[in-house]
Amino acid sequence: MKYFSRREFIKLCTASVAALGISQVWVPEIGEAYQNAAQGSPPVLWIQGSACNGCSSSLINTVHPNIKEVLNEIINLSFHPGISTETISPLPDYFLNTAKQNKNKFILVVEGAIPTADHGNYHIIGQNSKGEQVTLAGLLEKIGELAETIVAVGSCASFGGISAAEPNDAECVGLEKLIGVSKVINIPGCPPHPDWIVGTLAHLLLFGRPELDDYGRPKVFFEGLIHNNCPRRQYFDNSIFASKFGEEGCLLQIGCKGPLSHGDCPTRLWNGASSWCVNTNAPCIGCTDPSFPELTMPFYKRMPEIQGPGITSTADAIGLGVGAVTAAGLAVHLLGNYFSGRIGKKNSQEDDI
Ligand code: FSX
Ligand code: SF4
Repeated sequence: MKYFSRREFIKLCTASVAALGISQVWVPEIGEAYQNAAQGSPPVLWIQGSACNGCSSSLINTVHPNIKEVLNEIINLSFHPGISTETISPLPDYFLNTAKQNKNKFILVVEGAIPTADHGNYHIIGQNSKGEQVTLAGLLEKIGELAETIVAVGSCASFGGISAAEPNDAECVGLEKLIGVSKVINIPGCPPHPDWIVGTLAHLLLFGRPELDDYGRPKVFFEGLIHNNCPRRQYFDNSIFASKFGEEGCLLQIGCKGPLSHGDCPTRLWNGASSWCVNTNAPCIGCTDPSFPELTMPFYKRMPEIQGPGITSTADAIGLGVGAVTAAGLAVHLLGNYFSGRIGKKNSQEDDI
């Protein structure tokens, strides 16, 4: 059987060939390997929390391989609330029993944040066979312990994301806060690129856990800084800044958070490798960063940390620094800027960029 080594898989997943999506790792030679791995493999259980369903929509938009190939030939998807056609009742029992039967073998995928206020009662999964209401938080605590790996799909499941933004009355949290970091792989993005989801699941299936960065994100997709691979980087270096939408130039002044965001969007591209945010004149809103959205807002105001041309190394350092500091540290740092009025002040071309 022809088979990719892990090293070759990683190479094919990385940005240098990413314009083809992960189609490069989806060739007939390894189709058999995927099928063999998927057939005998434990199920993937997919649970939705508090979110907009965009992460599932993104997965369904996968082009190479398409969603049919993903479901039939790559992963053994046992249940997905939006894709599965069968009604399962009672659902909490099904999750728990499947988890027990596949203890320490199955992959639990969670999309969306987890409401924890009022003992988790803001998100009820359903009634169990005893007629008790089962909360998402309660169920995840139980089956999370039994899973081999937990994949947090999207920024909400990873870090709280939009669902945990102020006022957060439901006290939504990301999976790491509920379950701890050791089992969790984070695939942030609002939504995440389908290649990041499919590629991570394929890696788990074929080679086990991928290498992760400080925030639990697979390095193969999240190691690079958006700013460093941006096609408008030359504009930044030459002090050519757009002051309004549609204007030529770097989008820093109108809010681009590429200098603090990690991901391969500029080279992988989205929607079948057709474009990405900055290509369509929209600033990066930092959706893969743990600080998103609260501390990457206002989306269309300039972030204060990047002071302008001639300080390229500072931009790099900020990106690296963000990866190295804790989310709490970053929050304190950015909140300090916010309360001191630095965030959002400098967003016109006259500013000392
Ligand atoms: Fe969150 Fe996903 Fe953004 Fe939406 O479910 S990461 S709000 S795209 O859909 O979780
Ligand atoms: Fe690209 Fe944004 Fe960096 Fe400008 S600030 S070079 S638009 S990523």
